This record gives sequence, C-alpha cells and structure tokens, in this order.
Amino acid sequence: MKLRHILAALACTAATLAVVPAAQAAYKSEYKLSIVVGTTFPWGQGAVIWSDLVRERTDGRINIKIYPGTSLVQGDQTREFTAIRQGMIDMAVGSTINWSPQIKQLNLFSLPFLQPDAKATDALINGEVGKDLFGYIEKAGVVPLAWGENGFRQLSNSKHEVTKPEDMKGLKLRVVGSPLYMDTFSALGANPTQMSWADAQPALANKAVDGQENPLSIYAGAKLYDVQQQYLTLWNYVSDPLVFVVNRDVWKSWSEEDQKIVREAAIEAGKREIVIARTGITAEDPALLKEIEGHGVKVTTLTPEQHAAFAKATEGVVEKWTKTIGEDLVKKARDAIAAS
Ligand code: X2X
Repeated sequence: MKLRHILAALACTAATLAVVPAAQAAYKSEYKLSIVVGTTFPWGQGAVIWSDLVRERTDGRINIKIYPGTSLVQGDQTREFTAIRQGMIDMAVGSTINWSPQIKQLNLFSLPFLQPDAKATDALINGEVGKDLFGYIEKAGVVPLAWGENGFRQLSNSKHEVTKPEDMKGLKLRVVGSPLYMDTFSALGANPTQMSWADAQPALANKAVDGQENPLSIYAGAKLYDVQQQYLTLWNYVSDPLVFVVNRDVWKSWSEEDQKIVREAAIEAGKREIVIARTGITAEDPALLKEIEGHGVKVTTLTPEQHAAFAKATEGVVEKWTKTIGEDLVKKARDAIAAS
C-alpha cells in the first residue's frame, strides 16, 4: 500500500473512533440487578419498575436482568454491597441493613425506636441525613441514585403473644446480618441467631427458630402464617429503606444522557415503590393486615406504655451504636425527626 493510502486509512479510522464515544462502545448486552426477595414483593416491584423504565427510555441500550434471592452472592445478602463495588453485580435495589456491615452509618435506620412513623423515615431520606448517607455510599465506591422502602419491621413467632420484653425470654429468633440486631434482641432477653433470608425461610418452616422480624409485606409475601408464625406484634421498632444503586464503572461507561435516564427512572421507581410498600398496613387502609388476620394470625398492637417498655430495654443498644454510627449523624437524624 502506498503511504498516501495508509495515511488515508489511518485518518478514516481516527474519524470513526472520534464519532463513536468510548463509553457507548463499552455497553454490556445485559446488566445484572440484585434484590433479596422476589419480584412480586413491593421491593421487587421497585426493581421491575426501574428496569422497565430504563429499557423503554434508552430504547433497549440498557437492558437490565433482575436476580432475586441475592443469587449473585449465593443468597448471602451481607456480601451484596461488596459484590456491587467489585462489579460482580452491576446494579441493585438493596436494604440499608444488608449494606451496614460495609457502611456503618447505614445502621442509623436500625437504631431501635428511633423512627416513630413513616413521616420520620421520609424526613431522614429526603433531608440532610439522606444526602450524608448517599455521600458515604459514594465514598465506598458505589453510585446511589434514589431511595425506596422495605418498611417498618414487625415481630412474629410461633410460640406465644409478645406484649412486653419479658415475653421475649428464650425465644429463638432469626435476625438479619448487622450485629446491631444481635445486640437489640439480646438486650430484650431473646435468643437471636443471625442468618440470611434464604436460610431463614427453611429455618422457620422446620422450627429451627421460633420467630423473625420483617416488614408486613415480606411476612405476607413469604406466607409466614403458613409456617406457624401465628403471633404478630406490631411494634414499629425499626424501618429499613432501600437504595437504588449502580456499580461505579458501569455508571461511568454510560453516556450522560443515559445516566440521566437511569437516575430519573430510579427516582420515579423509588417513589412508586414506597407507595406500594405502604399499602394495606395502616389504620386507614388495613387490607393487608386483614388478609394476615384471615389466616388465623393473632395481631397485637402495643399500647404506648408497652411500646415504651421495649424502647427502654434497648436504650443501651442505642447508646452503644450511636458511637459507631457517629454522634453528629444521629443528632442530625433526631433533629430532622423532631421537626417532621
Ligand atoms: O433478610 C431480611 O429480613 C430482609 C429480606 O428484610 C432483608 O433483606 C433486610
């Protein structure tokens, strides 16, 4: 080939490279999105809404596949955040509880009896506290986009009604993976044991444990009334939000236009998911509670005095974990809740 031709070919290649942005060349044919539960749960619905919106609005450039059951980390949900950071998982809608082992500030939402109601949770996630927490997630190497909700966690067991801390004595309870939960349930006199959600369901079914704590949408969605979880105490002791996130390298590989689409879709999906998560579980709208009672479950609502007794019994846990989470952040949270 003559030099003239070689130069022309090189110029041509350079021009092609210039018009195809490097980012778009690196798009994957499929992005793996992790969730802990199935797609029929409000949590899973949030993931479905997000992926559908993204697929539509990017004309299929970003094609998300949902992996329920935290299957990308063999069900071990406390390893989910690390797997997102390392790129084994591209995207996730995850609970703050499951990522707390890596980001200690996320334990905030698990401080017993900090959030009295949904208004308090909203004040946290939509205010300064939410921004700070997104900063910590970002610093840990993952891109946070929007908040969702798992919800207020209620206590169920197969043995007897629970109305006071003394009723917890000897109850073998499955708890989630942050050590804070071991402390809370030990302080209440129960016998907590930490296991993944994947292991919890067979453990409840074969009576290896007596009880568990989870939002009503999870209790009902997993049909825990069918595994003799017949005593349900509504005590609203903690509420875990969900966070919509993307692995940093994946995020950087997308065009600005697509980043905007993914972010806006996450915010929209999060808002819709929160509405779904709160449906049927209030005094004004008790449909899900009624359905649960229809399965012969004894649902106990605590009086303010009974509620206070549980809060008192866990004061030491709050004190200990406030130090881990950060005094300033906890104070900011308390102020935001007081103003809500
Ligand atoms: O494991 C649980 O209890 C669950 C499903 O609620 C979470 O992933 C935090």
